[in-house]
Amino acid sequence: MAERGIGDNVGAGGANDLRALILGIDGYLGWPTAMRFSAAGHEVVGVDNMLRRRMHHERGTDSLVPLASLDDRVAAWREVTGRRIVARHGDLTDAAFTAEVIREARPDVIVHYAEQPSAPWSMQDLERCTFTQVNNVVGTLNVLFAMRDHAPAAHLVKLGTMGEYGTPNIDIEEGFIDIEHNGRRDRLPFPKQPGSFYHLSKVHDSHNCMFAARTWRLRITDLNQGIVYGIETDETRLDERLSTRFDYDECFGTVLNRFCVQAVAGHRLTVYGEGGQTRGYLNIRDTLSCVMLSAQSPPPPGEYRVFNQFTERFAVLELAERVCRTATRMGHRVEVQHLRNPRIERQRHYYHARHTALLELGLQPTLLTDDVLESMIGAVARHRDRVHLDRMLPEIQWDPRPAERGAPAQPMTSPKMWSAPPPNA
Ligand code: USQ
Repeated sequence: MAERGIGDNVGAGGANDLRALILGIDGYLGWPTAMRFSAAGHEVVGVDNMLRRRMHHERGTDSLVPLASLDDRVAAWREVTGRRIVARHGDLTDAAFTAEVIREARPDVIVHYAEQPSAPWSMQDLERCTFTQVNNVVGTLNVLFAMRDHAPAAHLVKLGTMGEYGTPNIDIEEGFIDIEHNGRRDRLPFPKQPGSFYHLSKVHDSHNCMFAARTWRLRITDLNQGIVYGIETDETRLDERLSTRFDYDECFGTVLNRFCVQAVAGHRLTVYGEGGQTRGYLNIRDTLSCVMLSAQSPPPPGEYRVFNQFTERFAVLELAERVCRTATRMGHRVEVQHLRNPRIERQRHYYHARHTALLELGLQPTLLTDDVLESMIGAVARHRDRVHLDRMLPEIQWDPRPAERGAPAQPMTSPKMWSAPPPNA
């Protein structure tokens, strides 16, 4: 079969069409990304092992928005737009499967979301910590080796996290920092001080990606993404069968999404500790734009580049107050409560991170205006009858030992439901 280069004409729509392989196509971001690439005329193949659905099943939680099965979503996309997305069920920790998918898909770009994404879930016990790190690190290694052997010209767009950097008392650079030490200078990876075993898995991925790019001349973009919020994209709005998942439980719900659900369901907003924890945030619509912009401008062979992917910075309490004001104006009764922080993290700290690379590529941010927040709360309210109020409070402690440190924690004994066959695959 003839070799093709990036940007060769491979699709129906024009000279810039790409063959895109979306790993983690069933997820909160994977499914909207697949639709966005397909809508733009790119050929899309996606892979998923239904891990998130199985983990929710284990915990007795679910997406706020009802979800069609992956196969039904793909069929609905075809029916609504006439465009084709190919979905394959499989697990990236299976090296033979990963190699086969990459060999057959012959991708120009691989967008890799297929990881265990929850910090609290990874902190529950040794078993879940180990699962998180093996699943994420081994899956990514299998992708890197498959690229080396079957798609060396492809561009890997790998989802990392701003949480890799932690909260240092200096400005955070985009991946690398220029350092002078004992009279010599170098440009080195920015120091990493992640706050959970999940975030650590992304640090390990970053190191493996950087090494693979250098050693095998792969093209890799590591998107250090902030906390994503939002419930709709242009494509999910086309038909309710095209909705993406929207989590609000302690493991998989990100903080602003949780606050919006709490506000409409009459639950007090769960601010952990003082609420001074500051992070970078972005709208789900901007995630799609950032991934598309990265895919359209691949780095040269051998380059591992890092973009900090967020648009605004907020403290948790500031977000709670914004949700409280907007939801109250919309007629909801909302209160904020400060809970004992289940996490070990700084609650008052310096936070200033550079995020210019994606803006330079053309990103037009969707900022968190009152209108955006209002439309998000309105969309969440449509599913209010599906909220389980008893799944709102955090139960997972970063350090579960009793007050006197050093006492042994209670062992977890629950069965390994997340590795059982998927309920609706
Ligand atoms: N928090 C609250 N109340 C809540 C939930 C969270 O105060 O009800 C606080 C947390 O203590 C933390 C902050 O809000 O300080 C953010 O928590 P989060 O659960 O929204 O986000 P996090 O655990 O950091 O992880 C999420 C995604 C993860 C992604 C990461 C980006 O789950 O996949 O990598 O955001 S970042 O935080 O930039 O690393």
